[in-house]
Amino acid sequence: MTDTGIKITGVELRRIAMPLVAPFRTSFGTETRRDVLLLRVVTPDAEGWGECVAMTQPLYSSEYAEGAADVLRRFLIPALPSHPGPYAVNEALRPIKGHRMAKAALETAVLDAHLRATGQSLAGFLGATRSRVAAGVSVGIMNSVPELLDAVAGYLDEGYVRVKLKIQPGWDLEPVRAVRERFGPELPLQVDANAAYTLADAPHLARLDEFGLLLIEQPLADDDMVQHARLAAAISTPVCLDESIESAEHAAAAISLGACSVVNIKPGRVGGYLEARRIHDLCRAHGVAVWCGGMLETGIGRAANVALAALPGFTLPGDTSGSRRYYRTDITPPFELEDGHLTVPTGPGIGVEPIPSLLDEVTVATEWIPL
Ligand code: OSB
Ligand code: MG
Repeated sequence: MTDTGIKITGVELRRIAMPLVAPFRTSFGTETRRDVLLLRVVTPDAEGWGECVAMTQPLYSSEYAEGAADVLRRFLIPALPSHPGPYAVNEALRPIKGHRMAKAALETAVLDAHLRATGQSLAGFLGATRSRVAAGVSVGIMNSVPELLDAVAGYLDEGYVRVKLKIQPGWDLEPVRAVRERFGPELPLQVDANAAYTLADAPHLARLDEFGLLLIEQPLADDDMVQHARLAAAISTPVCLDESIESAEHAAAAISLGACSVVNIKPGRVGGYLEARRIHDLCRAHGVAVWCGGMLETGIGRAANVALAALPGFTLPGDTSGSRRYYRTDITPPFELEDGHLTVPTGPGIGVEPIPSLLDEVTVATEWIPL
């Protein structure tokens, strides 16, 4: 593997606080603000950006923004090779266990710098075959069904081509039935439980079968791979895994166990875009559909996700929504839906940069780590 390196002078850690346009409620909690850790890798030729998707609290997974900053400054950044190429970062960070979201952010920032220096787009580097990607929307748990129906109607007016409803015990059959009744059987619809059920709920979850859902995402606990296989055999809605899949090895295990027939690929969760591509390749070889998940990213993370979602195996619409679904003002030029799709950036690297004045407005702290 040729891995021509670039010299890294240092890495800036930047914490930003981004108010969400509306609270986002899942089975694990309610977010009103996104606490983002951004990385800027500086080289003599180019700068590279990476967004860490770890949230404020360790509720979606064990990682959290402050912990990611700590492992980056203490272990990951010091482990960088002196002249890393696009594949060398992954290898250098491998001995350090876990912390995939922190690693993903660093790998992406170095990759972005490298691609900008060589004038190649991330989409081209990854092997994208499309110039635009279908936009789905993830709709949080609401206080009432009428409130949910209004929210879904608004998103459909904006052009979203697929709707995902967050569910939990006590908010599942009723909202799904109401959305089906109001918007009809043709609407591409799926649900995401964020690990809120157990296998004992299989008979209850089987009652979702009649609604013709595209899939049910992560119904059971993160480490319940065998139980997911049992559930998948007991219901007709296809099971998709999110939290359970942290690597291509996990994806291979899940596929051979029959624990899922669809995979949500989130680059942060799996340690970066290279591992995300490995999972894509593996799933494609096995005829398993994949789609690109989201973590309420700013335009920086979104740009890279949209590039990934343009690979040929991404046959289902992703949680790749427009900027305004999350933020009144994004830190990059906003991603906007056109006919239900987002355009894949074509510029070098991730193809977008933060607008300095907007970035400064939301910055809470910066830290420079020289190399
Ligand atoms: O489980 O997919 C999830 C957001 C934060 C954490 C976990 C999840 C989500 C979403 C939103 O569903 C996806 C998005 O629009 O970015
Ligand atoms: Mg999910």
